[in-house]
Amino acid sequence: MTSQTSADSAMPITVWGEGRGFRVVWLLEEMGLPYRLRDVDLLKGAQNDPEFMAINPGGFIPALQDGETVMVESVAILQYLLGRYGPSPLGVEPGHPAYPAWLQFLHLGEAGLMTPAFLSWAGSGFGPEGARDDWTGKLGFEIFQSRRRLVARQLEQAPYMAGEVFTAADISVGYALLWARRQGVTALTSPEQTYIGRVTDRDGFRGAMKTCHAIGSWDPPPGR
Ligand SMILES: N[C@@H](CCC(=O)N[C@@H](CS)C(=O)NCC(=O)O)C(=O)O
Repeated sequence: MTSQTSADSAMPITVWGEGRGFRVVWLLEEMGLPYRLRDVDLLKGAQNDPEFMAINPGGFIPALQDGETVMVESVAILQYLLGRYGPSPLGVEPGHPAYPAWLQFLHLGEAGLMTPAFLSWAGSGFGPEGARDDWTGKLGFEIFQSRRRLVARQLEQAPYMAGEVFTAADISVGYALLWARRQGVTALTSPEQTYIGRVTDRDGFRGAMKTCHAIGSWDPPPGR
């Protein structure tokens, strides 16, 4: 779905849709790259937004448009931006000792945490009344919990997912934890809360919050 484009393209980078697009906006803010956010209203139905469907016929968000380059998958987009517009301190080069941890947590944030957290929420909490004791939702929660142990172990050893410094792996994992807490999938453990405090106390995060109006707040539901 990608092709190369020139770095000095007149078109700014466009992020289509919030949701996991928050990760992309957060990275763009951290890297200081100009961009615009194009809202996509999934509640109205992506199929009713022909401009968006031309960008992503799959109808899911986020998508990235950078000149002639169009791509989907939030974590792949993070990797693309770091490779295309780096080097950046938020990326780790393959020769660096922190590279395996960086790459692992970059992907674990979506594949290991966000996807099962979504299943847990959709299956157990969001579904129709009689379907809330849903097997798929429970399985999603179990998978989410097991992957979370890797985050817990990492936080016993280091302040960030790739070690001593904040990277895109923290954007990936941090987003999943924020989302799971806000949707009531889970309360965060004390080390996770400290970690979330650390990764969100950044100008890049604050800038992303200003751009992404639909999010409103990452606060947990009342009583959590
Ligand atoms: N793995 C994808 C997941 C994309 C995804 O599921 N996005 C959600 C909103 S954040 C969505 O568009 N759901 C509607 C749908 O899949 O039709 C990513 O990281 O970008």
